[in-house]
Amino acid sequence: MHQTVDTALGINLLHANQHIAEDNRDRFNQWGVTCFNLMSSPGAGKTQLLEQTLAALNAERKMAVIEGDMTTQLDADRLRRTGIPVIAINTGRACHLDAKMVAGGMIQLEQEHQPDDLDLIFVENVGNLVCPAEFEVGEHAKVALLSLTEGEDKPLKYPIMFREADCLLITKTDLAPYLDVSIDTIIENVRQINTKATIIPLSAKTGEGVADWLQWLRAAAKPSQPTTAPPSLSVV
Ligand SMILES: Nc1nc2c(ncn2[C@@H]2O[C@H](COP(=O)(O)OP(=O)(O)O)[C@@H](O)[C@H]2O)c(=O)[nH]1
Ligand SMILES: [Mg+2]
Repeated sequence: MHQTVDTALGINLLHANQHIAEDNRDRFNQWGVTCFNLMSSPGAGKTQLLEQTLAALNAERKMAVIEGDMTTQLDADRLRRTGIPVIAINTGRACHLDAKMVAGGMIQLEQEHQPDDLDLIFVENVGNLVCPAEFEVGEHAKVALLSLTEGEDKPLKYPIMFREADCLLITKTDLAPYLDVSIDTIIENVRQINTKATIIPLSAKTGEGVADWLQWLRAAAKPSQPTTAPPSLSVV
């Protein structure tokens, strides 16, 4: 017998989260920032891809990261080495970032940095294929990563994550020769539940596909803010 569980408590929790997420999105919009929420199982390659992304876009966009981890500053420290501002949030026992936690990170950004000057904010969510997909944080786009080692069936087994994604990155394609996994089958499975998401196979190790990801990001982001004030109108 198939059974799904939806409790009233869970639904209220999600509604409350949604309100805060909408406030966060309003504030991102006031700052002129586009926010991307990166989600995946632990180890799919979020931090490694972010390291490369921050390095590749550093000359053209002003960026910051809100880094979610249950414990430790390990990923935050890795990303700080790029010179980009990183706000670290430890979620403790929670298996995802929620909108309230991200709102706290945004206050810290305002206190310590100049978010008005930023173009892009990346949220690295807690490694988990279930909960992060249910809790919006105010992002403009959801990016899901699925590594080849996780297997072809995961989009069908964890449909919420893959249904919600605006962009799906199939990561670690360099490992394909060593695995009995078909990228085409993963794509077919994703397409059963999400016909619209952009799907990009890539390898952060070899760089294959990374240019496609950067191109998607540029297209999904708001136009870059001018670095100098626009010329004042001359009165004739
Ligand atoms: N072979 C291979 N390994 C990768 C790739 N991307 C990440 N990794 C490795 O996968 C592990 C987890 O990566 P990490 O970025 O920490 O994943 P996260 O938990 O999603 O942030 C690390 O050992 C990385 O070196 C890739 O494209 N190819
Ligand atoms: Mg990480």
